[in-house]
Amino acid sequence: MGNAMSDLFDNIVPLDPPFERMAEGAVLLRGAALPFEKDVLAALDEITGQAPFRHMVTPGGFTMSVAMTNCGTAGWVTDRTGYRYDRCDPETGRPWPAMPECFLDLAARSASRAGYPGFRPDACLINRYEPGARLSLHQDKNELDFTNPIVSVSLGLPATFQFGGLKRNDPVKKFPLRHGDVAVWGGPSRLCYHGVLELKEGVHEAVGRMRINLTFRGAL
Ligand code: MD3
Ligand code: FE
Repeated sequence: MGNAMSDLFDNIVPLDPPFERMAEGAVLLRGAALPFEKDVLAALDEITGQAPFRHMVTPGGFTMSVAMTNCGTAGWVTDRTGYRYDRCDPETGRPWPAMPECFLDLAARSASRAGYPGFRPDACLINRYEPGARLSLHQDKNELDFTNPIVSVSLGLPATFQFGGLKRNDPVKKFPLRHGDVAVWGGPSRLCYHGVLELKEGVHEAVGRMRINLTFRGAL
């Protein structure tokens, strides 16, 4: 939940434009990943060569339309037995690829600019949306320590992000997320419901016919 001081200052400390506050504790840093674009895309190719994207199965038996992989000390996985963080890729039995320096750098700098200094993620979940893929409303609560924020980086085709409240039926706000946008979710927004609407058809000049989202987490 953050501490009393940061909760208090959340609403007061000004942000440099073009940065926006989406909710208490949630900051949208438009274009903040653009200076890292080349390095991040090269690192992604390296990671997905070692740990390819795959469509995981939910505990309820549904195959996800979003394809996923991970890098870092731990990776988020789902199968018929449940959701968890695992140090190894269940497809290969090997540890996930290491978190590249440029990922750590982008995540830590973004968190810091959003008011969460000292964030050092140990997990990065990498989501790939092809046209038609979507992620239904959910909370991220498999991480051990909710005082860490989550940093999310959008690459490729634009998507509509849905952001609700602490209860599934709370009203949702919609935000367009575009190539290079970074969002940081901490404090009172850390456990809010969120999701991504069905990706529209299109081709991005640098990324192709897909959207990639990186989410940096303190999982362990
Ligand atoms: C708000 N990913 O991987 S990123 C996920 O675009 C996930 O692929 C979406 O939700 C995507 O779990 C959304 C934005 C995001 C990530 C985590 C959050 C927003 C969040 C955690 C709490 C509140
Ligand atoms: Fe999520």
